[in-house]
Amino acid sequence: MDSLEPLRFPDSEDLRTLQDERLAETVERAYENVPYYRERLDDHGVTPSDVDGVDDVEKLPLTTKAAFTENYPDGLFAVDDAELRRIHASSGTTGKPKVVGYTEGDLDVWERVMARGLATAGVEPGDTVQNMAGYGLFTGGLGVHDAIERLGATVVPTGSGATRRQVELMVDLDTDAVHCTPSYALYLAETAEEMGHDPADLPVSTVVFGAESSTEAMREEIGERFDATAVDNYGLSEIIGPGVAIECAEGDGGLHVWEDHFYPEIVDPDTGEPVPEGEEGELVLTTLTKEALPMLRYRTGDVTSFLPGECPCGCEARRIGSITGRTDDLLVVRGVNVYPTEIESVLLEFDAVAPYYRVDLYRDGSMDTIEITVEREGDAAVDPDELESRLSDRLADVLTLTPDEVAVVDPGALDRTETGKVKRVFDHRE
Ligand code: DLL
Repeated sequence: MDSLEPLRFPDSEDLRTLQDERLAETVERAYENVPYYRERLDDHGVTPSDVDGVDDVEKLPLTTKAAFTENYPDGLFAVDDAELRRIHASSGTTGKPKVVGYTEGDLDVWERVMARGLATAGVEPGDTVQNMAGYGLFTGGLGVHDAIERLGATVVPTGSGATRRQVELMVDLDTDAVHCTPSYALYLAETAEEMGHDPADLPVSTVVFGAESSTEAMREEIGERFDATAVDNYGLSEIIGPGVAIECAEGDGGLHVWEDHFYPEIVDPDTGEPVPEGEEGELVLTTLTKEALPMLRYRTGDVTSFLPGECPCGCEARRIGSITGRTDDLLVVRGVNVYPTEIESVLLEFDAVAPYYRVDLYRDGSMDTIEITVEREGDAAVDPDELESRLSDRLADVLTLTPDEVAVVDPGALDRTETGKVKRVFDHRE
C-alpha cells in the first residue's frame, strides 16, 4: 500500500510535536489576520506567544456559531480573496448561511484527510465509488469526490436523488462502495428491493454514510441489507467538511478523529469545561492546518464522548463515539427535555417498526402536544393498536413524558428524503 503512505496518520511520537507546532501557527495566523479573533484574544488577555502547544489550548476562548452570523459572509477569513480557490456554504439556523473558504493548501489537506478516511473505511485504490451526496455548496459532494480520486479510486458522481438510476448504475458499473446519508442508504435498499434486486446481492462491499445522525441499529440494518461494511463519516463545513472523523473497517466502532489536522476536545455544554474521558459532552474542534478559515475551539453543537482504549485496527488517532445528538436540538415539551435521538432509539428497539418516523409538536392554548408517527416494518404481522400502546408505554418510560398520540402507519406512508438531510421533527409551535 505504498501509494497510501502520504495519507498515513503520523506515529504517536511525531503527533504531539506536529500538533504543538501547528496550533501555535494557527493561533498566530488567526490573531494577525482575523480582527474577530484578535479582539476576542485581547479581551481574554491572551497573546499568541502564550500558546506554545496543545497544553495551552484551554487558554483560548471558545468560538460559537454566532461568529459566522456576526462576520457574514467572509469576515472570519484569514487570507486575501486572491488566495481563495473555493467557497462552500451550509445553512445556518438563523437565515444566513455559514460561508466557508479554502485555499489551494486547504483543498489539498481536505483531499488527504478524506482519502485517508476512505482508506480507513476499507475503500481501496482501483475501487469504483458512487458518490450520492449533493454536489454544490454542500461540502459532502465535492469534498468526497476529490478524495475518491486522490485515493486512486474511480468516482461516479451521481449526486443525490434519481434513486432507481443509482441502483441501475450500481449493478451496471459494479460499484464497490457508495457514499450517502444513512437515511438515504436505507431508502436505496428499499428502492433496490422494489426493483427486484436483493440489496445484499449488489456488488457494494462498503457503505460510507454521514452528514446526519444515525443510531447503531441503523448502521446494523444498513450493513445487513447490503451485506457490506457500513461506516460512519463525520464532518462539518466550518471545520473543513467531511473528513474530520471516520470509523474504520476493522475496529469495533468509534470514529478516528484526524487530530493531526483537527484538535478535538469534549466539554460540558453548560460550563465549557472539559469532561472526563468516556463522558458525553459537546465536541469542540480547533483546526491545525487551515489557512483560509482557521477555527479556534469551535463549539460544534454535536454531542459525543472520547472512547477509551486502543482500536483493534492499530490506528492511534483518538476515537469519538457516533454523534448522539446536538446541543441545540433539545426539544422542551411541557417542560420536559426530549432529544429526537431518544425517540429514535426507542422506536428501533421494536422489530415491527421501520426506521422512518416523524415527530410533530403543537401548542394547544398553553399546552404542548407531541405526536409521533412511525412506519410498520414491511412484513411485520402485528395488531397496530397493540403496537401503538406498547410504543406509547415505552416512550413514556424513556422520555418521562407520555406522547399525546402514537400512530403506526403503513410501510412507505412517510415521505422519504431523496436529497439532503432528513427532517424528522416538525415544530409547529410559535
Ligand atoms: O454534513 C459534512 C459531511 C458531508 C459529513 C458528508 C459527512 C458526510 P454540514 O452540512 O456543515 O457538513 O453539517 C454538519 O451535520 O455538525 C453534525 O450535526 C451533522 N453531521 C455530520 N456528519 C454526521 C455524522 C456536513 N456522521 C453537521 N453523524 C454536523 C451525525 C453528523 N451527525
